[in-house]
Amino acid sequence: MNKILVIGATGQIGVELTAALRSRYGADNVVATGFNQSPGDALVKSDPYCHLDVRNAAALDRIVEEYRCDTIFHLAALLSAVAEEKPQLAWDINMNGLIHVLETARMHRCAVFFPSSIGAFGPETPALDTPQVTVQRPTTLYGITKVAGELLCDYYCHRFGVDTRGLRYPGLVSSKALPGGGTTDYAVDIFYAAVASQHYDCYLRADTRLDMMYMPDAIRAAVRLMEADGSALRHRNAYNVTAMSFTPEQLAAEIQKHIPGFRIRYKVDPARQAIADSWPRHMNDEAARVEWGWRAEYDLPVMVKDMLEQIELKLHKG
Ligand code: VAH
Repeated sequence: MNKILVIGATGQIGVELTAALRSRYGADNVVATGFNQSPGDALVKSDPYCHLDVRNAAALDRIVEEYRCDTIFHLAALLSAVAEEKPQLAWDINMNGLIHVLETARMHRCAVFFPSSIGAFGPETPALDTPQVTVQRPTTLYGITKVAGELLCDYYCHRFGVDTRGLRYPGLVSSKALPGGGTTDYAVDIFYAAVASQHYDCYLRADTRLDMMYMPDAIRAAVRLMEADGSALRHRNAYNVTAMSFTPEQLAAEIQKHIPGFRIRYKVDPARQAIADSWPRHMNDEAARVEWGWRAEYDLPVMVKDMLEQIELKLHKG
């Protein structure tokens, strides 16, 4: 990777991925793009940033041409809960955006990173120890775009030789940029509520177990996968990766070890509960471990301690 384009750089993953790539490859070698007209507080204003609607193929092509990009991290998408409210828009952004990225990558010989998700699985998928290769019949529009995205990335690899690689991320917990419209967002919102008011109304049931990962692990996984020897990759799109699996009840109990007065209540949102119930509980990530050396570094206690410290700083520094 020499010249990198991050699409969706102002999002929950994009903000931290852009910073990590700029630190590793040099700020001038990482072009950040987002739907926002300006990077806002999320990104360093002095470093390369372009407004980009990923549905505009010509604009995407111009940016790749101008900056001579050889690698594209394509993060722009509508997440699960929002996509259920706007399925046609989600299909347009998630699928037409992806085909424009793959076509541009084909013409400019770029490698492509595509984030899939546990959302790519459905009710028929084995919920525990979910295999790398298994039934994928998601019941959400978001999940359908993730399965189709995985297959499209595989197609561009074997049909056109595009170096496509991807990860099936679990719910991601981060302190730098807020998540935008996902089902697992509770696992981020709860920290802000705990620090600000010591209570949180959770929209998922107390026993809703889901795979989760702390953002530093998610960023390291994406960079390590894109730097891996391509000849060793059998599963390319997209590797199961996980770090922990917990319920809202377990997360709240861990927070209470630091904030004894913290209380959680449950006001279940049927729509997001139905999405969460259709996803697996814990993925098997052996293929990622064997093929490119994946290892998580953050578990629940370490993540909670660090998140609370980061949110305290963020809410009380200014
Ligand atoms: C969502 N955070 O909730 C995303 C993610 C595994 C879930 O894809 O939609």
